[in-house]
Amino acid sequence: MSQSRYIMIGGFLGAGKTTSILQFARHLSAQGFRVGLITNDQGAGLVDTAVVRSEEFPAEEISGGCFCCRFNSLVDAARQLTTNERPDVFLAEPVGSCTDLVATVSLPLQNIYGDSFRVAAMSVVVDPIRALRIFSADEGGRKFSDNVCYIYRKQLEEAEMIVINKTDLVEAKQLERLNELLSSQFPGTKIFNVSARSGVGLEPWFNAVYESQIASDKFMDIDYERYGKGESLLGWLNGSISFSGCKELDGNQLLADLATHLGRSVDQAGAEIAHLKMTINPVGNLYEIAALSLVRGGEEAEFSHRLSEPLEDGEILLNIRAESAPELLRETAMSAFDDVLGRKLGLDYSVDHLEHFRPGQPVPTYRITQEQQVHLP
Ligand SMILES: Nc1nc2c(ncn2[C@@H]2O[C@H](COP(=O)(O)OP(=O)(O)OP(=O)(O)O)[C@@H](O)[C@H]2O)c(=O)[nH]1
Ligand SMILES: [Mg+2]
Repeated sequence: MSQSRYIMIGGFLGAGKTTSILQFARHLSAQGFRVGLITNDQGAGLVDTAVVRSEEFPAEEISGGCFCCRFNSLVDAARQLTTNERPDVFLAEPVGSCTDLVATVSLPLQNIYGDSFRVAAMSVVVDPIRALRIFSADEGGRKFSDNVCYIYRKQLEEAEMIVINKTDLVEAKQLERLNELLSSQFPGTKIFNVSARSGVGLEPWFNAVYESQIASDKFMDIDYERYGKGESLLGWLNGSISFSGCKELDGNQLLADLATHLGRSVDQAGAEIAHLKMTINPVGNLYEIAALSLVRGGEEAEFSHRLSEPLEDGEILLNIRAESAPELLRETAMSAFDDVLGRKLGLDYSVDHLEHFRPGQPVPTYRITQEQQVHLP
């Protein structure tokens, strides 16, 4: 079997991983490469999978646990894509609250399945506003608890490439400051400045990743107890709702109204949003889609995709990740559906799926330590 490239793009919740992966997939496809995308979440009903499939890229979803804890499912997903699409390049997006992915995913994949995969260096995408809030005390804005910030720092520590994304959102001076901060905290790590949305700066990063191979001599110490505590401070909600029997409904407006309601309620409850994202599409049509995101409290949600036609029926996917009790997210979601879909729009909707939980303690299938790596033949 020929070797496919396996490229994993990590980074905290809402940093721009999916946006970057889609750009990478378009970039590779334009050069004639076949790509396969792998999405991942602790729960089912993923906005990311809906978004990447809407662009007609072959995608496999690993739900019910992160890559490191479901390593064998990751390999199965890659094989599944290989059977149908034979990708030259796999682009994989780990869950945004995961770290230690080099030791638990990249190196095991390289060591066990090195004949099938050439594993690229790990890139970690960064939202500059979030990073400035986490790395400097004077930027204002609500921050996450220490153990959540621990995960954030560990993600950057294991990166071989740090990608400061959304450079369109910050002034040159702030960007310079963040570059200085990150290069002093993570000396030797290559830093790229990009805007995944506009495409600025992406090509040098994509070329560097494509040519790279995971370093097999870079190991990170990590305290799994702190990592687990950080994960357990987060609340997760995945839901899907459907409705029918309406006339000329503006699906974009519906999504914006729901996001405003949800964002305000989570904010008022004093919880910090990491990423609230939603999609809407006509029932059974996965290619016509609107998608929006809210990546911190106190801001307006932003669309990445819009519907061009009004709806007669629809399916909505909602994913919220926040530092919050999951029960609060559930109550917030139910009351937003009630107020916006029921009272405001008079829709007869049904909640087809709703799960809320805290991510569990990570228990990786494999973890390659320096000691083990040294003794490999
Ligand atoms: N302004 C701006 N927004 C961006 C850029 N890249 C991504 N975004 C937006 O940031 C939000 C989050 O992007 P995603 O790509 O979904 O982030 P993610 O890291 O995959 O998020 P999770 O999968 O939830 O962890 C979306 O609204 C994107 O449109 C950028 O370069 N500039
Ligand atoms: Mg994503």
